[in-house]
Amino acid sequence: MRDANLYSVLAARFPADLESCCLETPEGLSYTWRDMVHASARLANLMRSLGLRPGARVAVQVDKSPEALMLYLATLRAGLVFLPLNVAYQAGEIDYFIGNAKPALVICAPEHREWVAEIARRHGVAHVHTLGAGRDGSLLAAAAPHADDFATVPRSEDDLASIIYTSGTTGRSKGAMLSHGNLASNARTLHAYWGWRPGDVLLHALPIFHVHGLFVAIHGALYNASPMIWLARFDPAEVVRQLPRATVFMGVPTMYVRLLDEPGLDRRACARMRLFISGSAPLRVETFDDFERRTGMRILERYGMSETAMLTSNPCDGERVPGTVGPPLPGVELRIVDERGQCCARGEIGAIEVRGPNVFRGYWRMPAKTREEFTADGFFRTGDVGQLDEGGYVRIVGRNRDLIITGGYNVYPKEIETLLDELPGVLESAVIGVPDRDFGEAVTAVVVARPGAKLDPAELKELLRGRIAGFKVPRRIHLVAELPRNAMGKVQKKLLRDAYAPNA
Ligand code: MLC
Ligand code: AMP
Repeated sequence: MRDANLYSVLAARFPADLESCCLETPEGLSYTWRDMVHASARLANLMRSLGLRPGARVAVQVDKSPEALMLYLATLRAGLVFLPLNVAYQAGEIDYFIGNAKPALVICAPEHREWVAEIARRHGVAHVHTLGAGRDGSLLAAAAPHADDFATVPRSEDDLASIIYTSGTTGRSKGAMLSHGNLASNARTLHAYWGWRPGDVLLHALPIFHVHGLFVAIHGALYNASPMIWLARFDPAEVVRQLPRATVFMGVPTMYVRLLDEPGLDRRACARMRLFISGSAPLRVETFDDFERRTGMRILERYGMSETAMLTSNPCDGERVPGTVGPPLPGVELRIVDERGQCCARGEIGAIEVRGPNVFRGYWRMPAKTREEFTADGFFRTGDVGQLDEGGYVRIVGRNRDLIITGGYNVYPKEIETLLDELPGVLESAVIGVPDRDFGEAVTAVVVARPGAKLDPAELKELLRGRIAGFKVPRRIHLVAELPRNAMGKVQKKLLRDAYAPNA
């Protein structure tokens, strides 16, 4: 069997000089490629010594650090399945992921050890380790005595590399199973399409628990043997300080909006920059234009999903059209279909369906759900609605799923409505996204009190905080006497969105 392990694919492209810089941080830490290879080997040896068998899941909820990246590489090397979790998730959310994925090893922040270990114990997880942003915690100490070489476990294209949980319409997340082949094909395609070249330096400011920061950004740099400037969190001032040393930056639209608020963002700061890439949420044309005016650079917008990695992209060389996400990437088949599943004519709006080597292997332990989301001829129903323009560029015009994207994070209203409805005094609720300059969409709740109950929006927010990740807590809660319903009794969210839009 030819080894299709994603780590092997990436490592085959590492630079000849392993002593050169792979990653550095503004705090002055610097790691060579050899450091990455050795550290990931030690961690892979540790995982093997724990008895973890290829295919076992490793759930990781840790702050972003160079060691978290080494852990990701080690998991690939050991043939294990990487399951990254947003650091904002609270106990209820983590309980679901661990119960659903049944990992063999859970790694969490040292300060969360107590409650995470309790959840892990309940679900029969064999091992829990901790990893802190300052290289503290039990994981690195346990790995230290292990050998710094490790023969990467061969994997086939179809073997799983990662499970990415993405919110489900019923309020519960589904684990999208991505294979080594899925991720390697996307890495190769993007490498060529975005014209990665010698001398490129990636400024990495995204979180590494989602497709964007973990796969698109990291694989791009590793496959190109490019060093990364590694920011533990997105800080617009720090990004502007680092820009003169970088050539490639990737961000969600909120990051671009916040960068534009930085006085230092100008042509000089971007003198070496080659590519600003945006994705995960719609980039407003206004942001694209403002950014071009300030920096002289046209942001390259692309479109993807956890289930599919990247699907379409504006070109590196060629016309970048604001308001579009560009043509399908090479190797990706994309069609727009009507309600009967028939292909739409150019310019007509319909559902976006895709097929290609990048499309996932299905939802973890949800075969029925997986079948539902694929057509008979193997296309995946993205749930996004769009059109193809004359030039073959895709324009996303909406979603046929009840999904809110806030600052690049997905929030499913049903999950929040269910929690709100359980709170004392709440009769019912509707959760919507309203336009927001900073986050693109802001989570907003409209709540009806039970007869005689007196509700306070601030108190409701406080009750939600701690139960769900902060980005899911509604920014605003409106109290109303009743929700607008249609003749079928369905809540008319469009009316609510219109009523609570900022300029309404
Ligand atoms: C943070 N907060 C948010 C938020 N992020 N609220 C709404 N939406 C968000 N996205 C809230 C916190 O709960 C907290 O609230 C307050 O803001 C400050 O928290 P913070 O951690 O300091 O936030 P900040 O650093 O400002 O984060 C903003 C951000 C971050 C834009 C940097 O949201 C981010 O990194 N977004 C990127 C998401 C991403 O990587 N998406 C890729 C998905 S992959 P309080 O009330 O507690 O103070 C995908 C596929 C594809 O979609 O195509 O790429
Ligand atoms: P996720 O489930 O987190 O992977 O989010 C994927 C969703 O993000 C897609 O289905 C789209 O709705 C949205 N998305 C990603 N990139 C873009 C983009 N450039 N423009 C509009 N929506 C996007």
